[in-house]
Amino acid sequence: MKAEDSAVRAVLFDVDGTLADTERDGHRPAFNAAFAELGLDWEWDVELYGELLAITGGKERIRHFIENHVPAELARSGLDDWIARLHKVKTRHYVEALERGGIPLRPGVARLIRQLREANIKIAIATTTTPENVTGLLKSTLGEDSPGWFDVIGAGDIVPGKKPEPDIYHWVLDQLGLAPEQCIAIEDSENGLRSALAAGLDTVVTVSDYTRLQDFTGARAVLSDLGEPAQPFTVLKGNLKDRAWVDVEFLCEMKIEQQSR
Ligand code: XBP
Ligand code: MG
Repeated sequence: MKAEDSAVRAVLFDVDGTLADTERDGHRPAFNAAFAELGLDWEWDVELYGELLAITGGKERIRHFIENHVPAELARSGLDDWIARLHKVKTRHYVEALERGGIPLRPGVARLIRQLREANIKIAIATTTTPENVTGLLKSTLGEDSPGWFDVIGAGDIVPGKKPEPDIYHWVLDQLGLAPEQCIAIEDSENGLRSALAAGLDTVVTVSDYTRLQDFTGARAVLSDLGEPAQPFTVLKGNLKDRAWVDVEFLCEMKIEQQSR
């Protein structure tokens, strides 16, 4: 089949929580390492970090933490620049952890990416995280040349509004030159789902430990993960007949079914 005939022309992947479980044991320790390096006695434990995840974007998350937990710090002169510096230190710690090979891809991710490429279906990234973090994760898991496999990588501060705003998805669709009706998004969080839906994208959610109990109203399907033939997914929401893993056929069928409604 030619790529132009496919019901799905591109799949747009979120990164954190979707490609890999990066938050608890990747970003969180990197924030803590940055705090320690700058002599701050802040410590984001697993539970607090789960609450802070309501705010997407590392710099935005630090500001929210200051406002709500250490408001005296608001008086710091040049606060925005200082947060940006602190966040750069965090990014360095995070990328170093990736280089040590600390964070594997979630089940089915590498397989689906390979199958999409074989089917000439475009692949893209739409994330709020920093660009270096995306390339670091891709290189450490899929190989040095893997960032080049993606037709578009939309990351970080290139758009004004982070998820749940739809800006990053609008930007990626624009770069792809495709309409949302031709694409599918894969997300792990309510903020991510809201962002993708607001951009008009059919969205599959693969939950992570932090997001399992969130509201996924509007998702085409909610799954434990993308699944593998030897490790089927669990369906949390959606009528998926006999499916056990997400592949090209699964995504195209889902799209055709949606279009025929
Ligand atoms: C990811 C985020 C990011 C990461 C940290 O959300 O919110 O802020 O937690 O990355 P999503 P940075 O999965 O919806 O893209 O510190 O680089 O922002
Ligand atoms: Mg996510």
